[in-house]
Formats: sequence, structure tokens, C-alpha cells
Amino acid sequence: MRRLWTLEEFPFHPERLNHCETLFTIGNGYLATRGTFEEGYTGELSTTMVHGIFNHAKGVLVPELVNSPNWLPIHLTIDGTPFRLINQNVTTLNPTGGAVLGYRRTLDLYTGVLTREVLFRAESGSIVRLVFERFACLHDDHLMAQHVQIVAVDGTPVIEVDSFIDHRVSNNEAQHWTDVAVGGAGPRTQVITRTNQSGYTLGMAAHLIAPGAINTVMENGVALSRTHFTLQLQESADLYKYTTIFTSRDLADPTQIGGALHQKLDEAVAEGFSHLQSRHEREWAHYWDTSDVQIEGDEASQFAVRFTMYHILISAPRHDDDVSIGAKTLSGLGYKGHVFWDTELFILPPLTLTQPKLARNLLMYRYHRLAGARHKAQANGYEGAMFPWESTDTGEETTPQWSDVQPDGSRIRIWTGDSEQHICTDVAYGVLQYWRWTGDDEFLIKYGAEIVLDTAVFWGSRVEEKNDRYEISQQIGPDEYHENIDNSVFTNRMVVWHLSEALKLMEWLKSHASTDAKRLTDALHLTPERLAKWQDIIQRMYIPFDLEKQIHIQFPGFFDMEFIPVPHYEPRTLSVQAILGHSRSIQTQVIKQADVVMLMALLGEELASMPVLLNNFNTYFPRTDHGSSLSPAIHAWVAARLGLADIAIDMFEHAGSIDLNDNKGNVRDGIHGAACGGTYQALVFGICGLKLDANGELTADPQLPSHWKSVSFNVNHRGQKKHFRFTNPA
Ligand code: IFM
Repeated sequence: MRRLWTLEEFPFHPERLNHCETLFTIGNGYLATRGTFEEGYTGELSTTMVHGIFNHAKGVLVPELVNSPNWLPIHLTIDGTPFRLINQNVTTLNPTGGAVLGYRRTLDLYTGVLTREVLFRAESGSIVRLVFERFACLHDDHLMAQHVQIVAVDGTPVIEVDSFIDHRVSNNEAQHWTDVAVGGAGPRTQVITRTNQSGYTLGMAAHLIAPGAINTVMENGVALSRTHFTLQLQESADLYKYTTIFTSRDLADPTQIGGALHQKLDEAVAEGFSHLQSRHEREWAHYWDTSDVQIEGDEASQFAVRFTMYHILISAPRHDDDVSIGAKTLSGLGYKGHVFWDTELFILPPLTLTQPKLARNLLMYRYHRLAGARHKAQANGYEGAMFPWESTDTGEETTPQWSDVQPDGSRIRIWTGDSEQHICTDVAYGVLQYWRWTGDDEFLIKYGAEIVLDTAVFWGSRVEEKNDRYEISQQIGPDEYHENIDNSVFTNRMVVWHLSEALKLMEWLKSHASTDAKRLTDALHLTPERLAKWQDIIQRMYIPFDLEKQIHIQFPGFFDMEFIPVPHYEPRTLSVQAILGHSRSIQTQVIKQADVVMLMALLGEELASMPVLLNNFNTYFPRTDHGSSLSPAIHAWVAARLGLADIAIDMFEHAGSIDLNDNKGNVRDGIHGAACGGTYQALVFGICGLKLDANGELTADPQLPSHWKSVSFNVNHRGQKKHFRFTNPA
């Protein structure tokens, strides 16, 4: 077993069924499938999410990423005893007459291969050793492979096999599929179906290779590939199942999906499992070549950085620049697959530094959605491009306006779609960071500049000139506990940053791509008056700051509210907001997540001198309850930069273990993608202090925790792979 590369479940933990399903997700950037089992259980959250397949089903407030047909099912019966780990109700071990004698599940993060080994005794007394393997081919978006090895350890068992694609799936009961066509013959089965509102067609086909004569049987509307055979003592059999998938997003003519599915199946069958696996693993090795970070001296942290990077890599689209990564990656139904600022400020940077092609795909998703952003700006009476707080395939705002019904029957108004407008600047930050690290001028000139400039146009129209300065009212900053506040320092200061970058960008374009400078000037109406206004805003924007205390003020009035010493509530499993109750906590200084501290992470010493940054941190850290998973990593990053080593490692460990430990109890809904990306940034930007200087050169200022021996990693800098290794003095 590869050390510190392997996620292991040993023995089986039925009480952690849904948590483990999320952790053991496999994927290839086109789709991801949770770690549910081939035999299926009541209570499982079996989910395959395919990038870009959104649908707005009846009875659901907003569109959501659709749970696609389940390609995993392989049901085995041993001498008439169904192979199961637990009973249907997920409570008792020792299922229907059979007994589980041994169990271990491993996910090799280095290869993306999920393996499960089970020793199972049938009611007849026959004992079989089962080894299940699966992977979603990284070298081929459209192909998934499974292998089951069955060894007769005792007895001469008769093995019955049913393999199928299960189209009877939903998103928490919401039905998204219609016009399901199911069929098959011999070892092949197929499902072709269509989303009932958005009209995406999806097809899946599977081919089973197994001993015995394989027939297709229709049962309950499902096409099963069925076979049976007998094993002699110590004999083994291998089953292989290949599944292919295409959607109308891949093929303009949906009538070609059937042909494409079967052609790819023919190729997979001809190539064979081990060859496919080798090609798949070679692709993974390329990923890790630049994306791995090695930590000597701290095994838990070493494992956590690999685990978090794995989850970013399996969800990052490789060949599609029209989709992006949702807050829960592709690993669960949480947040309905919607794309938030989590992508550009948390998930994107590790890709920018280690897999720039993937980073570019994510930014192109925003470029392709400028029309939606312009529509949102216009609908709200502004100019330019105003990205939605929650985004799907259309680019329109898809934040629900109301929460689900609460236990008391009420619903809570959700304001983020109206007021969390800093998303516009966050996207611009991601674009410029990508450009500076990669030197991808072509991207900037053709696409990125338009994003940065048209979102700047939005801010130019959004700010309010009053009280002899510029202000921005009715905002939600990163701290979502305080809604619709005026002059969020995070937002106002990031707008100043955004407009200054936009002006610098205009100058750069004029000297490096004058035709495009003119094209954008004309298209976006970047008149001298407009640029002069940006300059004026930069100079006269209100940045709430307490001169006496030398701290930034999160928003005026913040310190007039009740002070709650958050650390006094430790140890706790709930957020302090949950402990105090919503209506009280919003009138206190309890902060959900890094807000001023987020500003410090993004702007560093460009924001203020070190003493002010330290004052800020000492002020806001004890007020933050980390009610959001986005918070700890940013605190780790900033604490490391401020030389607060103990806080830095504590917050770093917290960030890296959010999913592994399920601290918040909600990992069943999916991986916290932002915490994964934040963990990398806390390490590379925070603990190692890697950054680009004013000339675009790399500098570092490592502050390794005292118990670490070294940290090593590679980054791509302007097309070149650069290696770093930092050590602690022995
Ligand atoms: O984008 C975040 C937000 O900052 C905090 N609540 C959850 C969202 C999705 O992760």
C-alpha cells in the first residue's frame, strides 16, 4: 500500500456511510461518482455528477446539477446468498444469512483507483474473497472501468451476477430525467435519457465481461446483464464492467450518442482493463508531478494536502472550458452544484500554480458567462458585468431567494444573491493572478481583460457618491452573519484594488495589444470620463479605519454591537451563531469567516503596514467562529505571514481535516472544495511565503512549524516548472 497516499477504511463503518461516500469519491474532471457500493444500500447517497448538466425541476427553487444514472451496480449472489455488508436498513452487520469476515477499502490518491476487499461467507458455508476496483479514466473523459475478482477460499460456490445501469435516480427526490430509453442485448445494456427542463440528453452504456453466458434481462424497467458460474475450490474469476457516457454537451447531434457509446465500449473491450488502468495511472502521475506537495515531519498534514489536492484534481474540467467547479466539487448534492467565489479565490489558485491549463478552463467558464453577468447588472440598474453570487450553466443569478422550510415552518430570506457583490472582484482577482503566474498574455488579451474591465465598469456604476466620498451600501462581505451592511471594508477596499488594476491593465493593453485595447475601449465604452471616474473612486473611496486603534473596521457600527468572546465557547461542535441563535448573533460581533482577514490574505502589505495587519488579526481572530469552512485556511495563511506560528499550524490542521474528520457533520453533502484549495494556499502562500514580487519574480519567506523537517513542491511560473524545498534547521 502506498504510504501517505492512501485513504483507508478499516474495518467497515456503517455509521459513517455517507461521510465515507464523499471521501471515497472518484472522478476525472468530466464526472465524479461518490463511493457508494456496487451492491447498493438504503440510506446511501449514490451520486454521479456530470459537469454542466443542470436542470430546473418542478418544485425545486432553483436549477441544480443533476444526479446522473448510477453506473456502479454489480449485484453478486454466492450460493444463493446475496452479497451484502449490512442489511437494508443500515443497522446490523451480518446480512441475510451471510457473514462479513473481513473488510478493507482504500483509495489510492496517487492513481485515483478505489479498491475494496471483502471476505464473505455465504449461508452455505462457502467463503469468497472479493476484490472490487474502479476508476474513472483520467485519460478518457467518457470511460469508467470496474473489476471484481472473486476467489473461492472455501467451498465450490455458485456465483450469480447482475450488472446494470440504474436510471432510477433523483436529487433528494427531485426528478430531473424524462424520456428514459433502456435497452440491451447480451453483455451490453444502455440508458438514454433527457433532462426535463433544460433538455440535455445523456447516454450511458455498459459492457460486462464475465464467465458464463451473459444475457440481458428486463426487470422493473431496468436492463440487467445476467450470468452465473461455479468456482472450484481456490479458483478465481474476474468480472470487468466498462461504462461509457456521452451527453448532448459533447455531441451536437444527440442521435449520435448511441453510436458513440458503443464505439467507445468496443475500444475499451479491445484494450482491456490492465492496459486502460496503465494509461489512466500515467495521466495521474503527470498530475502529481507538479501538484504534489511533500511535507516531512508531519504525516497527518502530508496526507491532508494530498487528499485535498486529489479532490480538486478530480473535479477540475480537463477538456471543457464551459463548466466550473461548484462549492461541493462534484462529490455531493450540497449547494446544488452551484459555483461561488469559492472557485476563483480558493480552488483556482492551486490549479493556477500547478495545472495552469485547468485553471484557464475555469476562467473561461466566467468569460462565456459575461452575457449573464451583463444581464444581471442591467436588471439591477447598473452597467457592465455583475457576476451572480451562485452560478450554473446559464450565467444567470441562481441563488435561491428563500431557504428550505425550517423546523418551525418558516423560511428565511437569503440575501446573498442580492448583496454579496464582491464576487465581481473575486473573479477579476482570479484572472489577474492567473495571468501574473502563467504569463498567458493571449488569454488576458482575448478573454481575461474583458472580464476585469467590464466588472470594473459595473463597480463604476455601482458606487454611490455621497458624504463627499464614495460609498457602497447594502453589501454582504465574506462574513455572511452581517447582511446588507453599508461600507463593508472588504468590498470597498477590493473595489479600489479592482479599479486600480483595471487602469493598469488598460495601460498594459495599450502598449502590448493596441488593437485589442481599442476593441475593448469601443465595446465597453471605456471613455476618458469613465477612466477618470475610476481614478476618482480610487482616491475618494471610504475605507472604514479606526485611526486611534490603527485597525480596519469591518463596517461602520461593527464595534457598537455586543462583544462575544468566541474562544470562551470552546470546545464546541456548533457554530457560535447556532449556539446564540440567528436573531441574537447578528446583533453581536461574532464573525462567520475571514473577512478583514481575507482582505489581508489577498492584499498583504499592499493593504497596510505590518503593525496594522497584526492589530487587525488580533482584533478579528477572537471574534470569528469559523462557521464557514472557508475560514480556517485563510487564518492559517495570514497567521503564518504575521509570525503567529501556533495559530497558523492550528488553523492549517483544522482546514486540512474539515472533510476527513467531518468536523461540521455535513460532509455527506460533498467535499468542501474551498477548504481544499485554501489548505494549499495556507501552505504555499502562508507557511512558505511564496509570492510574486513587483517584477513578477518568485520570492519566498518560509515559516515552517517547528516540528516539520521540510516542505517541497513544484509550481509553474511563466511556463517553467520551478522546484522549491524549504527546511527547518536540524
Ligand atoms: O461561498 C461560501 C460562503 O463564503 C460561505 N457559505 C458557503 C458558501 C459556499 O461554500
